[in-house]
Amino acid sequence: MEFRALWDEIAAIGKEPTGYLRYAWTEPELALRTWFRAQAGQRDLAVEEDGNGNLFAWWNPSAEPGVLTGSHFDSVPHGGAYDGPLGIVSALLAVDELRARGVRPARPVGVAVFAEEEGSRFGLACLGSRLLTGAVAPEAAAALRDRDGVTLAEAAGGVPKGHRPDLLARISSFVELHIEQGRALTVPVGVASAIWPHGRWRIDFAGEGNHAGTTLMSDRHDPMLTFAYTVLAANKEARLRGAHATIGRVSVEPNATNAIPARVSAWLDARAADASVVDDLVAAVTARASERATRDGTRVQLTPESLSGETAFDVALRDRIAERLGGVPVLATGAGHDAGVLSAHVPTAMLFVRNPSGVSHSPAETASDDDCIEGVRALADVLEDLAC
Ligand code: HGY
Ligand code: MN
Ligand code: MN
Repeated sequence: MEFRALWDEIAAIGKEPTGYLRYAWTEPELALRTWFRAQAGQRDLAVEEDGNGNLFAWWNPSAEPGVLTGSHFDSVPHGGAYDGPLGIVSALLAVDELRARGVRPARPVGVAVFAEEEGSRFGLACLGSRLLTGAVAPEAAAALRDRDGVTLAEAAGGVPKGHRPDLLARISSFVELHIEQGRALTVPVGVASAIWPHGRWRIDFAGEGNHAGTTLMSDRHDPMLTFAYTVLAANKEARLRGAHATIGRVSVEPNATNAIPARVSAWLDARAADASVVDDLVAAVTARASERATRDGTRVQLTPESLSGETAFDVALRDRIAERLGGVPVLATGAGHDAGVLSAHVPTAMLFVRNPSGVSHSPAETASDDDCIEGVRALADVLEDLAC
């Protein structure tokens, strides 16, 4: 199996000195799609688009529902190489592996490329799979804007088609292979049990822009203070609940060295094993922020941007796969995936490939070739089991 050779074909696409920039419908991600189409063509896979930016390459398409695998190409800003693309490259190699074994599947085997899984450009995670499953309306998606004000409709060349029950009906099961994004997996391959409920909230802090040098400290209504307090409160409230809270993105207006800001916008990423804990955490952060806003004479508003409920993967499929792979570990994850969206519509499972450092959403993300090859073999075993 030529994992390293195939991996190296895409390694430079979208790679910057500070990590990968592969935003949906931008030149690097479009180049990856072109590469994928060529790879599918070399394997006589029939490629189709679903009108939502998602690609599906089918081996022996027929009226019979097929086993789908695949993942996403898009990255977080300055992300790592493996989050997403590993699932697609592994799927192509798993098809090669099945053919090398002489396997002739009784049902179609498909490889999917889902659009905008990270939500890095338009703010809604798993946008392509949410459109496919009807979880977001095409018109609402079309109006989403990126940081340059470009709408999804402009970027994608039109309003997405939206819900495709006809396509979902052609999927008998979906299995996504993904690099593990924590340190819990200590053997090459594992199986997912669940995805934590999680969400993203935009927090807008409004104050009074003014001169940094002439405005008395007692006269200020500085939203930066309310923001700073909220960051520390989110950290504390999460730790109190065994939850995860992150504020990793912020924008300041006018963002001047010698002016008190007028506005600060920040994004809260909140996650926990239980949805009620996420709700309680966000309520606590909102309360702390509001208390501080009263003291600062500022205003604060939280707006939900991307919400993902808990995913409990299909138990029968999970156990069948874990057994087929010889009893590999079964573990939950705090990371969202398209498999989480699909799981409400078709029997869905995930395979994880060991991440030795656990680091992800960072250019430091790595996986060993040996573990990736183990992942391909495991995916081939699972596809053979489900498609034959
Ligand atoms: O944010 C996530 O959990 C995923 O990487 N989209
Ligand atoms: Mn990710
Ligand atoms: Mn991912």
